[in-house]
Amino acid sequence: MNYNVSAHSWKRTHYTMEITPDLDGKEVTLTGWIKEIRDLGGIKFLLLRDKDGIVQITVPRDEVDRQIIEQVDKLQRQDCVSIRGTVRRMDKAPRGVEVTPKSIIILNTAKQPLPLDITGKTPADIDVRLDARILDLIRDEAQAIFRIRHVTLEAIREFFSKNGFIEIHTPKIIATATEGGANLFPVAYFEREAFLAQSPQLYKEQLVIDFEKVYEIGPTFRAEKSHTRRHLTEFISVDIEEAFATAEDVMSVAEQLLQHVCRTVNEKCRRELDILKYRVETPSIPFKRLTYDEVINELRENGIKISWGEDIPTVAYRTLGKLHPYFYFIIDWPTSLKPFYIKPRDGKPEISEGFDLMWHWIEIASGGTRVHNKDLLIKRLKEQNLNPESFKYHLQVFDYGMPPHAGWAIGLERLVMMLTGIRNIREVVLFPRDRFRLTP
Ligand code: AMO
Repeated sequence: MNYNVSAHSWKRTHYTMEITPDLDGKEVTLTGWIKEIRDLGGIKFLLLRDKDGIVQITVPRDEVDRQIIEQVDKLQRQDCVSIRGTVRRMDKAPRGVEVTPKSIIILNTAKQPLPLDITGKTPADIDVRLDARILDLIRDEAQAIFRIRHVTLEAIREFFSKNGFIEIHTPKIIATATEGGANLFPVAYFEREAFLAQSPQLYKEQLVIDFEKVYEIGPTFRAEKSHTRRHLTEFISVDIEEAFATAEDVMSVAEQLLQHVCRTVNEKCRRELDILKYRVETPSIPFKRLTYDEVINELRENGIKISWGEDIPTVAYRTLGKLHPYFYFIIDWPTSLKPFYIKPRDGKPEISEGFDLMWHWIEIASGGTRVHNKDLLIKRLKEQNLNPESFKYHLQVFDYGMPPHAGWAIGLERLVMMLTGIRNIREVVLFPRDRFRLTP
């Protein structure tokens, strides 16, 4: 087959979704891939897919040239084609319109059989799908998820820009742990050992001296052993940090952001949400605030005993999610359960100014007021068995007029799970990484 056709001959005039009944009689050139083929004997229907959607290509055998029939008979799912043809209004066709081909250029063929059904009608196991992710992403549900993810990111950036935050990018190859020593991926960095960043925590805190209000949307890496439906080893973290702010101030930013994101997705992604048969209600604010003490009391009443100072295990979160099936904050955590940079409360240092933001039983975000006093920060590092010497460059910035500050991080994938109703985090990442998956 000759694929050596000039670009001139196959340039598209329209995207599929621009083909509407009012173009009846017009000649158009479309490019894309064959998604489905239906042969009724005397007539053949192809669904041509491009980035926006599909359009029906109708081939009545007694009306089109023999050469076209021969080409159409060779076509298989996922073949890449350019089709020039005439638009026809047709009530029975999807969106009330079809195209009858006058010429077809086959730009590339796809090897058959494909490893999975790109229409999604024959369900496949998630690992089979992830192994052939490029084909899997053609399914309507996957397209809907990633459009919602795109709109979510757009809404997040819009919100931060409007609210005076500046976008930053901090290094992902780093010399010291930010979230403590566990879960670090080492990297051979010439003659030295470096690590992949677990979060932009230290840099974002430092940068409030220069920019006051910063945000970052970037990859974070954790050598996470837990193989669950909500853990990845590489995920996108949406981080903020704000000078002269407290935990309560940044909790309010989180509430407003989530309200804005839910509203925007509901408005802009109706088609996608219909495909997923899901809709998250736009929340009213403020969200409920539960103290750690209230949480452990409530859990005790529901048969789960947690001693003060113990972390809350997943089973307990599941119970909590049933009691509070929406957004809520957990505040007033024991200081011992929070990272070294979270500020202990003045006059009651066993309680911290850290918080978690929950959606049902899943943690969406965590953050807090930070320690901005250098001596206290050194004390907190030591309490957590971290070596202040390893944090030399971070600590020196606390001599440069570090203001009081606060911030948080939202896990983007968990946010997208919430917005799409998807229960396995791998579905909302293009190429997920977990303990057992490093390819494709
Ligand atoms: P934390 O470690 O709680 O906080 O992470 C912030 C948010 O990131 C998401 N998340 C994950 N998502 C997928 N896979 C994982 N393995 C994973 N781990 C965390 C969660 C979580 O709430 N530096 C602090 C934030 C701060 O204080 O500003 C931090 O990283 O949604």
